[in-house]
This record gives sequence, C-alpha cells and structure tokens, in this order.
Amino acid sequence: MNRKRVWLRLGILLVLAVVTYLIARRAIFSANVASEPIAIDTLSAPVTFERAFPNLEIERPVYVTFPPDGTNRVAVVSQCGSVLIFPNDPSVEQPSELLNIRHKVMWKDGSNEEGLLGLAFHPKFRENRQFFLFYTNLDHINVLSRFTISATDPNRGDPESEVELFRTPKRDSSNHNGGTILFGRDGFLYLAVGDGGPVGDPHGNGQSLETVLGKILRIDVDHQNPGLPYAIPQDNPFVERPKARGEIWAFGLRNVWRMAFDRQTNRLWAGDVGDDTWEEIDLIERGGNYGWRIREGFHRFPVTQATPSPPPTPAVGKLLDPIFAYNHTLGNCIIGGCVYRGKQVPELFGAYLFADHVTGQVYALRYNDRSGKAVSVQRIDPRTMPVLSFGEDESGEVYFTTTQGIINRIVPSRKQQP
Ligand SMILES: [Ca+2]
Repeated sequence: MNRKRVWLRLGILLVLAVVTYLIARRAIFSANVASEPIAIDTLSAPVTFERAFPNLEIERPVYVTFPPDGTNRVAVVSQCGSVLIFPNDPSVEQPSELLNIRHKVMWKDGSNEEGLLGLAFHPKFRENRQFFLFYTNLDHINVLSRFTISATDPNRGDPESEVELFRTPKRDSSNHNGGTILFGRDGFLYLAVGDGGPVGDPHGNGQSLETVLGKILRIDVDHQNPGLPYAIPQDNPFVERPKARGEIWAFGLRNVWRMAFDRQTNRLWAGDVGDDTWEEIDLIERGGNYGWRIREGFHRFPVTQATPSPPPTPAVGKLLDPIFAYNHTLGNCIIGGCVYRGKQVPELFGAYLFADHVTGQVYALRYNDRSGKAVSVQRIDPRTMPVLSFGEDESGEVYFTTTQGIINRIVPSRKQQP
C-alpha cells in the first residue's frame, strides 16, 4: 500500500470521527432548553441502585408509598388491582395484601395505562385509618375512592368500605389517565388527570377550564359541598370563574403520570409525558398553565395530520416553561420521580430523581432555588431498567419499580475494590 493511500484512509477516518462526534454532541445538546441551556451530563453521579426487597416480586408495581403512622411500613400498588404492605425490611418474604379490588379494576396486559394507578394515605391516617385509591373501573372510567383499614388488623383494608368521591369523564381512548394522588401539607388531595388521549389532544382538553382532563386537581376529602361527596377549597384558582371546574389547580398538562411534593420545600414536581418530541419536568404552581397542546416542552406543538385543528388559544395566563425538557432522541416516556430527602445517599440530597421508561435510564436533576432553573442532569448509573414509578418511604429513602416486578432503592456507590 503506498503512503498516499494510507494518508487518504486516515483522512477519511478522521472526517468520519469528527462527523460522529458532532452528531453525538448534537444528540446530547438537543436536550438544551430555552435561553439557558443545560445538557444531560455524560458522566454518572456517584450513586447506584440495588434491589430493596430481594425476595419480593410484585406484578406491575406502579407506586411505592407508606402509611404516615410511624410504623415504617412500605405499601406498593399493583396495577392489576391490589395493594401490598410490608415492614420496611430487606429480608421481608411475605407481604400482606392491604386490599384486592381486581374484580373492579380494568387492567389488561398490553393496554398499560389503565388499572389501579394511585394510592394515598390520609395525613391523619393514624386517627381515621383512611386511604384513597385512583383506578380505572370496568367501564373505563377513572375513579377516586376512599377506603378504611380494619379496626383490628392494621394490614387489612376493608373492601366493603369503599366510598366513591370523584370520577373523570368517559374518554375516547384508554390512554392518558394520569394517575398520581397525593396529600399536600394543606391537607388537600391533589390528583393528576391526563388529557384523555389519544395523541395530540384532539379535543383541546389541556387548555379548557371546563373539563378536568389534562389537569392537576385539588380537592378537600374531609368536607362536602352541597351535592358533592367532597368539597372544593375556596382558594382554588378558578372557583369564581364562570363555567370553569373549581377543582382545577393547574392545567395545560398532557399526561402527568407521576408527581411528588418535595418534603422539605413543599414544591410540587411533575413529569409530563410528551407526545411528539419533548418530555418535560414542571414545577406546579397554583393556576399555572403548562402549555399543552399549544406547546410541548419549550416548543410550539406542530399541527399535524393527527391533530388537524389549529392549536387552542390559551385559556388564561401566560404559558409556564418546564424546568427541563429532553428530546425524543434521548428518551420517549418520562417517569416523574421525587426529590431525595433521605439520609443514606447524602450526595443526592435535594436532587430530583426521574427516569425514562423507554431508555430505562435513571437521572438526578439539580435545581437552583434562586434562579429557578435546572442546573445539571446526571445519570445515576449506566445500567438501564424499565422503570414504572418512583416512591419514598417514611424516612425519605427513594425507591423505583420496574416492569420485572422489582423494587430498587437508590444507594451510594460501593467503594472500589483494591
Ligand atoms: Ca408543557
């Protein structure tokens, strides 16, 4: 081979390497957002994860939480229609079944967005033994119900105790049901409801204040308004607005699957699952308009064949930016997590954990309180997992669940072996 050919080949290789680098860089930096871009860090944070309860496998574990009663128990929701509860002990082998309502729950493997989706224990659970479930019933309607724990067995809910409080309207399709229910420090219950599907929010539900679809709702489960099994808090943002649903707390959301309050700052963090191009993380404010389907992430949502109608006009208010959005070149379905406030992983204190269900990557996002912006996003481990949900235990340690039925906990990286 003569020298000229060698140089030519080397030159071609160099050009290919530069082009590949530029493409990769562009993929990384396509997560850039708004005027202050941040990118997903290619280095992993010094933390990892491990199986929290190695003897347990739970079918479709879609949520982890705890009864706030000082008993240090963990409750896990199975999407198929049951709730399991067990001591927070890695050696646990046999969870108790807190409740089984599978006969009332629409769940089919393959139509992954229906089923038993949310669980919240009442803040005064110790006194009133109440917990709440959000599930899709056999008529494909999403229902919020109150249940009560047996007076004699703290691991047994009474299936006959169900009191239905709220239902969302019948939808065209089975997807975009939202699914998280949570109590705030204010004692009110927050409920994430999706836009009702299918793609492109064809009915403009996100921007309509006349429907509860595409919203975060806030209701008072301890009181009743005339004709309602619950009450609407008087400081909800749209109670005085004609035709608006008074339950609405925030709107312009597509499908918030998971949201969580930061137990230190009381900020409400939500992961809004994207449609065409962008997955986003939002800090939810009273009356906030998060833009769907005028915008997706920071960008105007395109009018396409699937969504031929012009984008709706904003119902009210300016459109609020997400604090972070990533492109579908990096993932396809955000799983909102929670802010780490535990003790076992000090490196993560104050970081917001989230994942992408499709790529299976778990991330930690840092946020600057003063600037109100995300400042970094790091992978927490190069390994990937088909993440379904996050959750916390009573002491603030963070768990995430996977489609394999596993519950993982976030832990510090092990020291390198010499
Ligand atoms: Ca948005």
